[in-house]
Amino acid sequence: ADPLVLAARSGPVLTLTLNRPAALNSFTGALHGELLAALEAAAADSAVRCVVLTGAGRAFCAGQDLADPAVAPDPAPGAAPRDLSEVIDQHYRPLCLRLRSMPVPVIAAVNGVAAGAGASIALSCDIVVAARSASFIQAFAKIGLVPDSGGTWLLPRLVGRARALGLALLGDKLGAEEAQRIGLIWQCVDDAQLQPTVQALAERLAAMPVKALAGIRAALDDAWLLDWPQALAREAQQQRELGFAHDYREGVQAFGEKRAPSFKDR
Ligand code: T3D
Repeated sequence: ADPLVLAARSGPVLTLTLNRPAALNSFTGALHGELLAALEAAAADSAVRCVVLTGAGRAFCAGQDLADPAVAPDPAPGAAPRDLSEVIDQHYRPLCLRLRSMPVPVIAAVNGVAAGAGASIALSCDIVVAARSASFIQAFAKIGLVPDSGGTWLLPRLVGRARALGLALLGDKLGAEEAQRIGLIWQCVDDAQLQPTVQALAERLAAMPVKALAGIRAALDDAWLLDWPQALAREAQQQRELGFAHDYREGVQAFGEKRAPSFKDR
């Protein structure tokens, strides 16, 4: 059988491609298993300095595979009622936690529609670049569910409550251009420019001090929960740790010597 996640390395950049194009790369337990394993391997491999997540075919990801018996609303006669939280606990939560704590930056290259959990996974990435023909759909309400895979947390933080509610309640298709305009994503590019744009961005990030970049993500996420004095204290603690590391010494030295730095911490 074809792998459900294709992994391709180009120097320090690892591209992971969701590969169930006939079902718009929707999530089954098997796809979850392969994606989480690929992310774990990337996290453990010090040569990987940036991860790109994208989809094969015309979609990025259509969320949960609704034909998967694991989420069928009516299980076998006589069986216990379906408990969707089991699927979330087993598959989605580990994926969301792993993505958001990767030791390197993660770019979503949204090549086509990102719906339901597929949208949440894209929006969990550190930088989201979408093809102009791509779209984002908060499909959950249409089937009687709430945004999951972090959707309820991400949406209002990205675009504010009014837009988050409009998107989540109505479930309309949001084009990539509009997604960029309202700040849901970083950038919308012409379809033909998606791959080269993302590759250049990934190479640029991979050459940066990725330990600090992962620290920036964690600090920004945590800051939502902190008051001003707490945020200042947290920043000081992070600067303390980074200040002892190789990359800070290298960055300052390279600046003084007017040369390009060579970062290596992770
Ligand atoms: O606890 C839990 O497990 C619950 C977790 C839930 C998380 C979620 O993600 S809930 C949301 C699930 N996703 C959706 O509701 C989206 C469903 N898909 C769509 O609305 C549409 O397919 C799209 C808007 C994404 C794309 O529309 P379109 O017209 O471009 O394509 P299509 O014709 O609808 O789909 C093409 C094929 O992909 C089609 O199969 P076929 O007829 O060619 O054999 C379609 O059935 C299949 N497909 C699309 N999305 C899914 C899917 N198959 C299974 N699951 C899907 N989510």
